[in-house]
Amino acid sequence: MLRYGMPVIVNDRSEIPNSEFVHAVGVVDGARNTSHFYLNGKRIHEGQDPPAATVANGDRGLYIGTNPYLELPPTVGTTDWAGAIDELKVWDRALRSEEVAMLYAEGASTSVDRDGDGQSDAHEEIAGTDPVDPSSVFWVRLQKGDGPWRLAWERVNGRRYVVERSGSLEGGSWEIAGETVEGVYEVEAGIESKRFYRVRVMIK
Ligand SMILES: [Ca+2]
Ligand SMILES: [Ca+2]
Repeated sequence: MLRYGMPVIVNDRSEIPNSEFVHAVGVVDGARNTSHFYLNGKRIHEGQDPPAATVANGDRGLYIGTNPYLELPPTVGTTDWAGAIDELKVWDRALRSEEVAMLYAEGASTSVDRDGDGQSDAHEEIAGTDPVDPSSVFWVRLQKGDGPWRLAWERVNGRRYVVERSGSLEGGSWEIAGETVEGVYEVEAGIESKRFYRVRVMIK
């Protein structure tokens, strides 16, 4: 069982977004007397608190997501983490920053967006766009020529596109309007009220 000898606290006040997983890593380096905190692969805190930080066999348990040694007044709340914890890992050595960045890139590829075009590397892989070229991105345009309104996008070989529509954007109100392997979809005529569309890219 993991134990720690003296309290090692790695704090940071960054805001954690609701309803999405973040990749958080705390590193305590006893040899260098440092502690680091990483969020989504980036080091956001570096400190020496306490200066003689050590993680060793001790008489207190190691806790993740709560601190039973800190008693808060009921009006303040609890130290329990209000959220889910997934894929917890513990190392017996201090990870280097490159290793933390690599772990994040490997495990959380749906949030890695190397070219900063707003679509993750993982989503670009599905869409067939280039994850290191910001000008290559899946983007649906609404066009009006002589004929009916149409949705248009750059098609990619090996992909099919499922067009869905909704009258209200309410949860679960999407229905499939059509499917194509081309880069265009003609919107049906005669819509009297609002209509929303979205296009799902599927690997054939
Ligand atoms: Ca991207
Ligand atoms: Ca891209």
